This record gives sequence, C-alpha cells and structure tokens, in this order.
Amino acid sequence: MPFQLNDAKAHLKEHGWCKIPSVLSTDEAAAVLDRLWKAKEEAEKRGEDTYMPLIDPNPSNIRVFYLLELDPIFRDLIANPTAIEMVKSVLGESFLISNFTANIARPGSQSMALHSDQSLVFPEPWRDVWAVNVIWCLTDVSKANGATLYIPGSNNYVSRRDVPANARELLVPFEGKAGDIIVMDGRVWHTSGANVTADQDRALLFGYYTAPFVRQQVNWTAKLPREIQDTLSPEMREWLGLNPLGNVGVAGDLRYLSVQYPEDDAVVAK
Ligand SMILES: O=C(O)CCC(=O)C(=O)O
Repeated sequence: MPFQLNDAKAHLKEHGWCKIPSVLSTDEAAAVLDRLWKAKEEAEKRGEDTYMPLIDPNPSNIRVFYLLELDPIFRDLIANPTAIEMVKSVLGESFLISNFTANIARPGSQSMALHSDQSLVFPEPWRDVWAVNVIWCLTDVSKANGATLYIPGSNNYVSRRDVPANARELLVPFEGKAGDIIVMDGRVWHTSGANVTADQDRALLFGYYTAPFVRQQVNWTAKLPREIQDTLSPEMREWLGLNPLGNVGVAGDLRYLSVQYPEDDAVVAK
C-alpha cells in the first residue's frame, strides 16, 4: 500500500512523532550531505565553531548552525512541501522557522543532554504542542551510528517532574534511511545517540518550527544577509519573521469596545 501522509499525521498526533520515507531519494540525500560538508567548511572560514562543548561531550559531534545563510539548498529544504504540510498539521497555518541546524555524529560521539525542544524555548507547563522538528536523515541512521534516542510517550509529559528517574533505560532509537524525514513534536524528550561504529557518520538536519508567538532561536533579520533576504518569497519572509510586524493579534479580538459590548439603550437613556 502506498505511504499515506494522513496516517503519518495521525501517528504524529498520538505518539508525538512519525517517519515519512524517501522524501529525498538516496542520491538527493547524498547531494545534500555533500553540500553540508561544504557548508561546514564555509562556517569555519567565517569563524563559527562547529564543536560546541556546551552541548556535546566531545568534538566527534559536528554542528553547523545558520544553514539558511550558507547554501540555497537548505532554504529549499526548510520550505519543502511535505515538511511544511506536516508542520501545519501540528501548528496550523501560521508558524515561524525558529532554527535550522545540522548535527553530524561521527564515530566516538556521545549523547548530549536529554531534553524536549519545547522546554528550550519556553517554561513549563507544556500542555500544548507549540513546536515541531523536522529531522532530515542524510545518511542511514541506526542505533549503532548514533540515531536520536527518544522516550515513547514523553509527548504527554507536562513538566520536567514527569521525566522518570530511569529515563536512560527508556530510550528508543529513531532509525531510518537516507532521505527519510522524522517529524517530532516539541514535547518529545530525546537526546543524540552515541556513535559506536568504527567508520560510519550519522548526519541529520533539524528544521525547528514554532507557533508564531514563540520567540525564534535565531533572529533571522539580524543574521541573514540583506542580499539573501531580498531573494526570499513573501511566504518565506513571513515564516522567518522578517516583516516589520511580528506578534500581533494571534487570537485577539480588536473590534471596538462599542462593537464587542454594545451599550444597552435603556442604560444610556437614564
Ligand atoms: O543529534 C541528535 O540526534 C539530536 C540533536 C538534538 O536534539 C539537538 O541538537 O537539540
């Protein structure tokens, strides 16, 4: 039976994640990986660190931030129609692109902190889903080469107190093939896996989208060069928060008071 996106959406809603196979062909994934290595070189040339001791235990994890300014291929991926359809299924029509980063786990890499992505951008309680990650597999991903590990059911945790003391024993890998995407809602608790292979890289991209009232992790207006901003579609400008107006009227009612609460004629006459 052909893959049904609606089944994936239902799985995402219930379990907090889903996998969509072959959004990219194997060749396309390999081409993106090649561009990622070039982006890593370019980021380093620009003086940006690709090892972050704050989050990764050793330099075998290679982080590339600000993908959107490094290569147009990443601007295409963040706006990929399948990815956007999944994002809208969680967040609705209106959302922001908070971040787009890469984590290449090379042999010897170790796990970062267990966290949920929502917990990084606003305080508990996390009663609703206001964030979603689209994870692009650029290589085959297995437990051995450092697949992202997650706790099944953790999409229902409302507070840090809900994370069990034996969290480490509950972790399960998101395995996949190069070209698959894994969509994970912002409440799922997860970490990077350890890459215990001798010679396999595990390369993932993380497209992070949030509800429009959550401050983005990157201020794209400040970060993206003007020449790039000027090439973007009106839709992308809105998703990146580049337009002059930001957080206005999300769920507000701005009708005049006299319309919202018409005066009672009898009261006025008195
Ligand atoms: O690389 C991974 O598997 C997870 C990365 C992650 O969760 C993060 O960078 O916040």
